[in-house]
Amino acid sequence: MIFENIPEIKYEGAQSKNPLAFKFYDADKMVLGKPMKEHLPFAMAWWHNLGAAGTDMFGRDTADKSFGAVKGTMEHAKAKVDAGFEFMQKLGIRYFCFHDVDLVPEADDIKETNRRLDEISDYILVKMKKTGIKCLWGTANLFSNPRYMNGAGSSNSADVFAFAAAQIKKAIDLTVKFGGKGYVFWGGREGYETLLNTDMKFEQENIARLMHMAVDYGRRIGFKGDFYIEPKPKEPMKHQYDYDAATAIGFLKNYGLDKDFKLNIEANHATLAGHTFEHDLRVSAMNGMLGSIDANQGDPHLGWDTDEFPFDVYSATFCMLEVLRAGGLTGGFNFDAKSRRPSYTQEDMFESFILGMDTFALGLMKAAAIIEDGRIDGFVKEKYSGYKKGIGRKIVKGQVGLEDLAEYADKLGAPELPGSGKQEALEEIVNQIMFG
Ligand code: XUL
Ligand code: CO
Repeated sequence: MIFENIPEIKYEGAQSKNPLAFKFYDADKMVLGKPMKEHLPFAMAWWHNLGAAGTDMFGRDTADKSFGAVKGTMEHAKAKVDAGFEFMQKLGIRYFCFHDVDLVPEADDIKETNRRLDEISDYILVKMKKTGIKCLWGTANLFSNPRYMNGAGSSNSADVFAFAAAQIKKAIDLTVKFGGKGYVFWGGREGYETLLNTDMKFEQENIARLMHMAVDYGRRIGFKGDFYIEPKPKEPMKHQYDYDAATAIGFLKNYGLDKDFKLNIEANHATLAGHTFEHDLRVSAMNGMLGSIDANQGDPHLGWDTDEFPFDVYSATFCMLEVLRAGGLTGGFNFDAKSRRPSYTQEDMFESFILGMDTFALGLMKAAAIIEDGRIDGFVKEKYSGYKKGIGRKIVKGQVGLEDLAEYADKLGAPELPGSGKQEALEEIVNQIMFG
């Protein structure tokens, strides 16, 4: 056992003072006719939870994530698997997400890296069968190695493009081997530092070529899940091509990829793009492309991707409103989040997930209550009711043009002001449901 002093985490209710217990996440509690755990398929991100140990630009690791083995060895890769499965089991987390090089140390030769991946994936598969834990999605890390300094699909080097393709092929193989629900493309370094040295059109065409190759290969080997783009506006590049949900959807439609791709929306990426989390969820959902979520949060006072565990219950509530209205996710909620650098103990690892899971449990319950209350949805429905009758109905049905409307306006005189937006009253309803 790796987390010897940590018990199985149980639901103890809102009054519990036990830091190693859920206060709100009650896996089997029914919400809108479905158990919480079905509404909230949580996933552990291999890279943060089993890898990130606190290194930042100014200092080295604070946490010990060796799990009793020497880092950079296959023994350590296996210790991470042991730690990860024990961790997920103790929390009741049913999915994980991974990059290829989260699983094994990368070798100089891709044949050796792939051999290591075969070995570790056999080991993981045994654990998956034993525990029932599943894979939410896989991806390839096409941004850490110096070869990707100019991107992967967008690289000026055809050899780097080919190498990225090889990594993607193997990562799709692994995702299929694990029965993963999705395969993610986060842009990584697909973007630019300056337009002075960039052929933007060519780079975007090449990214689309690489994605088409991934779809062709994945479908050929029997991958039935969704491919995802995970939008992010900046960091590491100054500008990233998958800026936000709307941009990524435009790109997918432009290059004929929209039937195979959906979006994986990350809260901190949406806020970096100057949007709310719920904005990017809404844009995805209204295009039928809301696939999965990277559940984290940023810091409004910092301009970068802080990847914090979700704490903001308002944000989680607005997220869950979008998810419930969309009929749920085909993917899940991946905690792409890391404990703060001074939170370096094993207890902190668990307490971070408890915070995230409880925040989303609250968000789910409050969103369900807002839907059941009906006043907010009712207001929005009523707000547009002028299009259900008279001239509004004709506009929506495409029965009138500019001349008809000009004639109508002549007779109308000055239109009445539209009804009040009622923002404050609606916010009061939200607070009443949150705290009443
Ligand atoms: C980076 C990020 C990635 C993706 C997977 O900001 O979110 O970890 O989720 O590559
Ligand atoms: Co992410």
